[in-house]
Amino acid sequence: MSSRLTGDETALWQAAARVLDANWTGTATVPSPGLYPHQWSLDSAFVALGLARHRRDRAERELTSLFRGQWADGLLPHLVFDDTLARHAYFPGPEMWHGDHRPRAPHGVRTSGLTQPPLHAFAALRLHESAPPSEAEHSLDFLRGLYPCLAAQHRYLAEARDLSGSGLAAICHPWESGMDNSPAWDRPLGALRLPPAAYSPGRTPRDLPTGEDYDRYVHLVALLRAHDYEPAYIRDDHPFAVEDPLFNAAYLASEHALAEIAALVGADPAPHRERSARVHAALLDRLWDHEQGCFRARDLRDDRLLPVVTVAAFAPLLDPDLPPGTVRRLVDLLLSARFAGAAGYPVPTCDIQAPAFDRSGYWRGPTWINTNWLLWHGALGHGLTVVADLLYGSTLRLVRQSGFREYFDPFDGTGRGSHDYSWSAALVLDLLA
Ligand code: 9WN
Repeated sequence: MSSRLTGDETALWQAAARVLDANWTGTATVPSPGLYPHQWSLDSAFVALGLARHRRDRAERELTSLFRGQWADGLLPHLVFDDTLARHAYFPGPEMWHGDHRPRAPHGVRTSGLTQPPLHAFAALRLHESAPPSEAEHSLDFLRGLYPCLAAQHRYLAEARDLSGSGLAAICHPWESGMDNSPAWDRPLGALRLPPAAYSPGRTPRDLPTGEDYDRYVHLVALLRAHDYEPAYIRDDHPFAVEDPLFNAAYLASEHALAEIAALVGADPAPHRERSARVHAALLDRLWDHEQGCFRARDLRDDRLLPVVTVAAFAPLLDPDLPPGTVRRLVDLLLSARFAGAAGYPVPTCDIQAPAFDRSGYWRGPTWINTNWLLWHGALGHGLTVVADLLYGSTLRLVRQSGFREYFDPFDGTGRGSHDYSWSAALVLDLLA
């Protein structure tokens, strides 16, 4: 803990550290006690950023534990199951993802067959950069061991998920975005033709996503599983294929990090630089909406941008090479009454003026700490100190007022969803560091 913290900040820091301690299983961190009892990929990347400031040993174990689940083709699953738990501990459990036939999946570890935004190389580099001099050598060794896994994760995305050949990676399920029921997915989900006897999920942890959403999520998983998650099926036939700005901004930030890691561990950074240049160009070429001045997801099944503007629109601020004119237009929209300008506790996950906006609807309106953190980090990278200060202040006000909740009402800051949510606590540790 930094010695320059005020008394109030010290108390917040200690409370955040207590959440991470309580959610530590001995090998990894669960996103929250109760509702999310396994290890999630995106959560672990954010948690590692916080553990880097608190328990560096655990940050390393967090990442190592996650990569135990990596598939032979490099896919880093979005979920690594804790097999000691009862089967009903979380829906959908391990049995939904595989039958006995488990091509490419690791032995002895049960995982999902989807992935999530690849923020891991970015987190690993930040972990290394925050090492005190006494741990620098050990930290480099850790990076050396992790680099091949990170490189394989990115190779999978480049080979199996670049469905348009543009350099962008596509997601094949809303869960892969990390923003499950974002209104951005309403159109492609609505276009799905479900089998007559729709699956009944038997899980209603909160009002949203609705049972109908779950039918669609489960239907998409059933299709992927029936086709063994084969890249050719995903490319040619799977009905949900979307290029998302947040997923690709994470991919780009991590590809930049991989180039730096490669240089540190004596590998060749050139392929990572080439890939990040392609992702940068394709983000602007394929996902930039000049009229609205923001990034939007592209539906590959009808080659159109999806209509609803969400907080993902701003994630490419993580791109250090974003042209200044593009940055200015993003900031104008971010500060407008459609996002931060009309929210007491920005940044809402959906355009406030969109018909789909719902202030309490999970990823359909509420403010989340992880998206705030990504935009804060992106704003700092572009020297946007006013925006960064706004995000920093709003994020800390939320957790001071409502605790480390999963998500928050963007107008009055009321906490919603799980309590003691790991990434909310972890990212506060990083903010305070
Ligand atoms: C499905 C764990 C995860 C987060 C996602 C969040 C939610 C799962 C769910 O929880 O998704 O993967 O059960 O709704 O949307 O971002 O990683 O915290």
